[in-house]
Amino acid sequence: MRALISVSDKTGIVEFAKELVGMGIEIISTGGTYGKLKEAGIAAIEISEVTGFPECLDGRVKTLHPKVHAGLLAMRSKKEHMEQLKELEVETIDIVVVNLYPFKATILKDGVTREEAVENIDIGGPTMLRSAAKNYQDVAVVVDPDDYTKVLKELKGEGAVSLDTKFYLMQKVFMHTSSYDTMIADYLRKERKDTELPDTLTMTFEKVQDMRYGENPHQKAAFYREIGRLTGSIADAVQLNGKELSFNNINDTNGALELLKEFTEPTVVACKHGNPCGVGSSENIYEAWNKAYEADKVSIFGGIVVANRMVTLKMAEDMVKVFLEVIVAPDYEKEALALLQTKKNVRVLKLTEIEVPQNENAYDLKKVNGGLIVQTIDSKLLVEEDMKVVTARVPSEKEMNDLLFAWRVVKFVKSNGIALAKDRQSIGIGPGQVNRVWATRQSIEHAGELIGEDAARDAVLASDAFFPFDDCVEAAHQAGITAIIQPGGSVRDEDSINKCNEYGIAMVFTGMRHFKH
Ligand code: 93A
Repeated sequence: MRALISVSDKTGIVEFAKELVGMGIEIISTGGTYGKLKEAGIAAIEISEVTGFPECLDGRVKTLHPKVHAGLLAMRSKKEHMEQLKELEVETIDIVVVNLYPFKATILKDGVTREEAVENIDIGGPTMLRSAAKNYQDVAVVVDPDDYTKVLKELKGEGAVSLDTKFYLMQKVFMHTSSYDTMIADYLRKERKDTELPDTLTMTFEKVQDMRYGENPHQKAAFYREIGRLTGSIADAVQLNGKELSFNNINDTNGALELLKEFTEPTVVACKHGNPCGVGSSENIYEAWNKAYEADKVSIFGGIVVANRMVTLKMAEDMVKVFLEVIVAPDYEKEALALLQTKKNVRVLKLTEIEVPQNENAYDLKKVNGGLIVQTIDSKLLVEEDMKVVTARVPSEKEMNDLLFAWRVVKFVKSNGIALAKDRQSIGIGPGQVNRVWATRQSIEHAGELIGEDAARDAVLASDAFFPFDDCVEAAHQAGITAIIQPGGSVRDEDSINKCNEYGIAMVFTGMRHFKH
């Protein structure tokens, strides 16, 4: 028997090869691998001896040769194949051990150049893997060092690798080479900054962890992270305390982080079931936390809290009094962390690059039965200059600041969504209603019930999409709201504008909506 070994990840290769040689298997090897085996005193034949052709072009051509591929692809059961091999003086290769140039590790390196990435596209390796895997009945092909033990065990026990195992190894190869190529394609798409949605959508994900269950206990679930993503996502957070994250934790935390990324000033977002329940911004993070907490002391129970500044001891002292599922921050004061760690169930995560915005070229994917709907992410956010005042009264500076704050918040509220804010604090949120006036009423009720009677007085209101009727303005006025921000664009805009003018409410149009279904 002959085994061809050509590996970039040389983990365990010396021990594996030693065992093969011990069983009388002849080893053929490429440059670096050959050197490593030789150093360990393992007898091997250089690939050039087999091909009769030197490794050349800086190693770009090592194993790409018919002597290798005919030796791999010949069907041992086919007389004609075996006769042809004889004629062509080709010997069979029965075991292939190959793992590929580290493309993934290369593109994840800081400051990697395109040339460096391209040079790490393995050509000969996948070709051998595919040849060997296609001929799986006759060739055992090992792409994963974790499989060395399994293969050795069978070789030692049965003198051969079973068909069942060879089929398993084949399947693993195609899974590996397809994700390897996908990774390359995805990298190149990002390099071209291509925002077109391609005819075939390919992305690569790797499993971070299995989860105990999905959205509900009877659903299986796992967390996969996108290869080649930007940093600053939940997939990059380091867990410092608590049980492992659940499916709902990851989903909710992701939503909270998306919202947090809209803010540069010290901000805290509390989130529940994918919707913000309290958001606060201030000059200092404790104030921001306090605002987020005070915005809704009920819903935060069992919720997610994300902060864009270091969690202080004072904050942690408050936090341990509330039952929180997850806390994420760029860092924690030493004493703050120690205190949070006394609560075994609170998942405490550190996300250093919490402020890194989402990649503008990223896709937003939604699985539907039978397919996927794909869009670019909603990365647009309005600036003050884009706002159009449509009422007789112009918002005061304070109102304008709060309108911008509320608009940021409502962007991440499920539609139909309404957010009320005052002094850079969300004071009422109406998420996911099937009509807009219910969302408006709910946000007002939230303010009254959770903050205090009349809490909505002098607050501002943001609506994620336009008002189809003037009923929302009516409800806002009755609650004492003084300024409104909404996209505009309804055929009945005039009705809402007239109603605002009648009540002295200032209203601005954004010309951009933020549906979130
Ligand atoms: O540059 S290649 O695409 N050309 C080849 O002919 C070839 N054959 C094997 N890369 C090739 N390989 C790869 O070299 C293997 O997939 C493996 O990752 C690596 C091992 O090289 P070395 O033994 O020199 O360290």
